[in-house]
Amino acid sequence: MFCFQCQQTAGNQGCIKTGVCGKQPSTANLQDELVAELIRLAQTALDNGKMSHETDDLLMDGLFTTLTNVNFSDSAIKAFTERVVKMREALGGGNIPVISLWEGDTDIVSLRSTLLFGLKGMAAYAHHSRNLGLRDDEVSGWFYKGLTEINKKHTVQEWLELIMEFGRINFKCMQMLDTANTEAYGTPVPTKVNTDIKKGPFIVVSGHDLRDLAQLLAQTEGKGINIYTHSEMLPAHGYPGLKKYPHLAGNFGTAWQSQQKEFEDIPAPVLFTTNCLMPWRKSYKDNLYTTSVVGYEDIKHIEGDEHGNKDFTPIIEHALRLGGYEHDRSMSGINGGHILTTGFAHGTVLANADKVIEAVKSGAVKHIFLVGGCDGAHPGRNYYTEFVKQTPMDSLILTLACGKYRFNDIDLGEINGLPRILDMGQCNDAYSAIKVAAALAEAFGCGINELPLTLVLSWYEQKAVCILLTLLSLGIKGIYLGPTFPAFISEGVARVLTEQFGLQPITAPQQDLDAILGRR
Ligand code: FS2
Ligand code: SF4
Repeated sequence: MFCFQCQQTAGNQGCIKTGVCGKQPSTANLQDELVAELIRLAQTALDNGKMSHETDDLLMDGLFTTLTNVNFSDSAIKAFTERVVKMREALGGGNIPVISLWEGDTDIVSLRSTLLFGLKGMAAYAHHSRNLGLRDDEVSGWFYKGLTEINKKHTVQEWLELIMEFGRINFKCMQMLDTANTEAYGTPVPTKVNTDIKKGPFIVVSGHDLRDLAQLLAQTEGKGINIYTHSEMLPAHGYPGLKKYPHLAGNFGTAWQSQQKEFEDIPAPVLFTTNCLMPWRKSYKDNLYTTSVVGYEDIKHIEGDEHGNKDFTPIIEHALRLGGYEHDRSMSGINGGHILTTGFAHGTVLANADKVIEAVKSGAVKHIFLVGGCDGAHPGRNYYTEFVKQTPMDSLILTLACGKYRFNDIDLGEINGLPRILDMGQCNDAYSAIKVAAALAEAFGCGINELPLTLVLSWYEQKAVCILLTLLSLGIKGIYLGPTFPAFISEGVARVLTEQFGLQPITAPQQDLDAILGRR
């Protein structure tokens, strides 16, 4: 096996014996085979003019299946690959030769991998959007283009152009998902979220898919079961169409990498709608459920019908059987038993744009930081907690994705009635951050790079890759990236990214803050 697609890759070089994430060599090899088959299908459909919703879905769901912490099940990956092969054969495609993905000139492997990993990230967003009924021909079309270009030879300059084009398409994809989410469930509003667990039956929902959560909420109404979000599902509480359910009771635990500890002996089922799933521990294995592209050998899976409607009866009955905690339970051992606040997506922040602009003009806000991205187990991720703690009182912190669990329980106070930490949502809500930055730039009559705004990002998996490429394609400069630079970015490519975009690795919180605020 060879895999270096995520931040925790072995030695920051590559997993070759087994994945640090728990991925076995057989699974890694099957995922590579699936990617090769997706390339063949994309080429066949393009050559024969046979693109359809069915082939779009195979490409996006296939890519999503291979994303980090999504699917560890060899049998599920094999079954998916067989569907892809069948479709290609039905479209009259042969066994098109596919390039060896991880071999060749270092910079070329790096650029090819960057595009492939970005495509995997965009596949996740296109998948969620489609689940809510929104597709876009240009976005779908780029899966065919991207996959076939990966299989071709390009100069460094051509690769860079492809990657920037991809970044712009992914912006469109994130915009589409934002529309899909808000059309289905309304514009998020600031919402306080409880982190203690009430007595009685409950279900924990993890991952990013709002429609799965919505279906489960509807099916558990009036049944005496509480629903708790986990990890990246936390921002769901801000959506009017979801928060209307009184039994959407709170948030369980923290970010994904703590699940093996936090789910220990949990008296409730846990549903994984997407990443990040980790190898189970015995004490809660039987309580786990997966759905959609998520999979793990021997873990119960809920399949939807062709319209994505799902029957969650097995989970509901399981929750009633387990009964939950006997008494209300303070989770202070897990996350301090704090109230968390979410729901500051672009709709709310821009509704308060006057306040923000006034605060910047009057000097009450001197700097805005976007500290967001993925969480993970790497010890260096403490940087983000320390960074946020050390930001000056006259700064605002926009945040998004699961990396916020590093600091979303810290009370940083308010400026002019606005909390200093504003949770914009999941990783895909990076779109919200871009919208806000663009609106501020317009209000101040300058470019985004001239704003008193700095992006300090944490990355882990491939959705972070597509977001980073979008930010770069929009010309956003001076982004700080950590906790480590991606292993798949070669020295040569890193040099280009630093020279052209000022992309820089994080150093130490104080040192970076001093540099950003011009204090040295
Ligand atoms: Fe977090 Fe994991 Fe959101 Fe990533 S829950 S690292 O996949 O997508 O951010
Ligand atoms: Fe290693 Fe990450 Fe690949 Fe897992 S996904 S095998 S940890 S590089």
